[in-house]
Amino acid sequence: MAEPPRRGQVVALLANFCWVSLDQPGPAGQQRLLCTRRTRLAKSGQAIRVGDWVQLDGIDWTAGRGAVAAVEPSQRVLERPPVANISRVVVVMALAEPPIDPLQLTRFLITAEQSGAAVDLVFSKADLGGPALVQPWLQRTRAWGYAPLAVSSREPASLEPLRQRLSQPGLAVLCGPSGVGKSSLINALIPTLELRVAAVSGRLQRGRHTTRHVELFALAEGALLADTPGFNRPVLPADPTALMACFPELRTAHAELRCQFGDCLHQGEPGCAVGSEWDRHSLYSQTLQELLAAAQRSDAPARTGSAGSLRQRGNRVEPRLASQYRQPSRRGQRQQADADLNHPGQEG
Ligand SMILES: Nc1nc2c(ncn2[C@@H]2O[C@H](COP(=O)(O)OP(=O)(O)OP(=O)(O)O)[C@@H](O)[C@H]2O)c(=O)[nH]1
Ligand SMILES: [Mg+2]
Ligand SMILES: [Zn+2]
Repeated sequence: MAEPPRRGQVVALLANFCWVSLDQPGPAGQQRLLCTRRTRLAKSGQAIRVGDWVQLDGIDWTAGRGAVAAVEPSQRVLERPPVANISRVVVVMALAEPPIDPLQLTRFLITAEQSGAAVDLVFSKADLGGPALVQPWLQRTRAWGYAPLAVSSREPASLEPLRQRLSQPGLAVLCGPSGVGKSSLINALIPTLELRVAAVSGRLQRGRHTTRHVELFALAEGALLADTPGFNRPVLPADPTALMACFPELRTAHAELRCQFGDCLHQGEPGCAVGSEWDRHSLYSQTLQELLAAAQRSDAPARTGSAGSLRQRGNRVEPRLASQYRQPSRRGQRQQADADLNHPGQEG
């Protein structure tokens, strides 16, 4: 007799297989199956991401194998690391080893905000930085609009507020640079796991890219955590006008104040109500210039998210009404922005 169709969630992706956690256990209590992708699905070009809900067929219970026949439509998606159906993104930054780089932190927060999921900020390795280091960062990022937590995977008590937040139903993705202790945190939160971790190395105290794949783990009933490989330069939105929505302090300022022009980029335009007297103004400007430089490139139209906010001028593209803020495109800046947009998966 043919097996009725089964449903499950992708919890890990390998080169040609994925692990699928079943929503109903199999006849002998099986929880997971190792699945291939149906050729039809592969041909349709539909990608499977960790977090996707999938329908299975061709199940061999004895061998613990099956095949993904269809991928269900997904909700919120984090582009990089690719994870579907997320409910929160937890940006993890170490207070030391490696030290915090505010621009990199901002870029991670921007990627997290772009997903549309709730964003949490966690400062890890709190045992390495005394209160003199921890407190100013907590204070500073509260002013950005976050509710940051400082934790140490070496001090179990410090993890409790984080555990409470992450025990809510849903899928929380931990992301951040390599070596900040994402896998160590998950090991500390779920002691039965023994995820591989490795010491940071070199003068810059860089991580060693120990985690290679995205994988989901259950913290509590219905609460999943995704461990992800660390990387150093998160992708920015392609559309410069989408940037301000990724800064909570700008969203708040904007709700209260009204700039004279609806498409104000808050770069000193006449009638700008936001101004430059805010902590991340220079980080915002720096990121914005990078996006504007990328958007100006003649081949940009295909990559910009919102055609309405950019216009074609000769063979270049620029944001509408913001032309006075165009920067002469410096080659290096352009190449870097371009590399970020084109090859998000290739830099470390
Ligand atoms: N002192 C201290 N060291 C920590 C803490 N958490 C992690 N570490 C160390 O930091 C190093 C990197 O930890 P990992 O958990 O591998 O970091 P990761 O973020 O998963 O790195 P990738 O998998 O490369 O992205 C290891 O040597 C850990 O032992 C902490 O809270 N305190
Ligand atoms: Mg890791
Ligand atoms: Zn403004």
